[in-house]
Amino acid sequence: MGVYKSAFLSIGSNLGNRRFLLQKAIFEIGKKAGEIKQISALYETPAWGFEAEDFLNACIEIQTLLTPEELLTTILAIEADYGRKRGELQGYQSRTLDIDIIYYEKEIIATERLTVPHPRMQDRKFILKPLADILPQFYHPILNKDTRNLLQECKDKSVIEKMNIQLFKNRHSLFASLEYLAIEGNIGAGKTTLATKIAEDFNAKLILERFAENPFLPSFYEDKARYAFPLEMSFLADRYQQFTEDTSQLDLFKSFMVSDYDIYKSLIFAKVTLQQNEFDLYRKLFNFMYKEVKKPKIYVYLYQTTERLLQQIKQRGRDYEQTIELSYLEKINRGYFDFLRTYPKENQLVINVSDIDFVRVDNDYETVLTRIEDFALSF
Ligand code: PH2
Ligand code: MG
Ligand code: MG
Repeated sequence: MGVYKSAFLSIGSNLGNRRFLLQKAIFEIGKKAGEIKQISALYETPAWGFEAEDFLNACIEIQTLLTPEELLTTILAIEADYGRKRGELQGYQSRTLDIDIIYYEKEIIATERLTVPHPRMQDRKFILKPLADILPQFYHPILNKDTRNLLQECKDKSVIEKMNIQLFKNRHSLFASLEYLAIEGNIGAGKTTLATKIAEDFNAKLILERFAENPFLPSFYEDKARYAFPLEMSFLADRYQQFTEDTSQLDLFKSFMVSDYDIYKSLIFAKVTLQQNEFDLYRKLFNFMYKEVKKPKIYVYLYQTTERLLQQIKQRGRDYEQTIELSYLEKINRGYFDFLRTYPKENQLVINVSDIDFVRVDNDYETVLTRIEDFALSF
């Protein structure tokens, strides 16, 4: 087994969605180079050495098994993935993403590809200021001064501004910042599977709909008109109870909450299944309850085609679901879309899962997680 080495990296961007790019860079570095141990504050800094848009800069500490050469190769690949084009032109150019090795332990490296410590770090406040956040007292192995000293003596007088934006070490802590994520979708879309997978992978508190305990459900599928009202009332009472009890506080050691439904589901289904006068009464009760329950930071709607929904309902083989018709699923789907039109855009994420299989294909599951991640970074 190799020995972990500590390395300090400077990251910067002055092109495109800078904060998004730096955050994605941190996640990628965490996946490909080694665990992120520390992240400095994020700073806005004027372009140093050339005329261009302001940068966002930060410094991070990683723990890595890679050699400096391997680390460089990994970093260059990440830059390329995030759109960095290295031009033929002389001098500095704007870039979507720049990652530089500042220190690698106390090593002094001078090869054709790589110079460590970074040869111009002492002249650059956009490196020294964030570095001082996470490594104030480390002595530069050549200059024999610590970061605070280097910063005091630095001749770079650029005015740099600390941003009030949090960077996350990994996807886990980003998801934890969401507090509550609801997974929604039509019958058979895979809500429970996805919510359960996410809860397991991210140590989240899982809130599952207790449909199996609803005594009216089998009767409802036999005779919809007769059992719709008691069915919807029974769901509402149960969901309201679950929401007020389970989402009111997070269990110790759980990082966030994920549910396989949102309470508004009650109204969407009721609108499809109830007569107008029943629905009007139902809505009154619903509105009282809805006001009080916790709303998710992200409402994820898994869109699936009606044909595949039917296929998945058949596959899971719950007896009482086998009579569900295409037209019913279409009505429910329309109900969800009508609802989504009124739901705040900044909190809803519709994921089309009709061409993917996040249950069986790891890559497709990863695609879904990335969609949630990218959306969460828009907050
Ligand atoms: N990087 C450069 C040149 N100039 N200026 C700022 N403010 N931030 C940078 O990251 C930066 C720069 C070369 O890599
Ligand atoms: Mg650089
Ligand atoms: Mg560079």
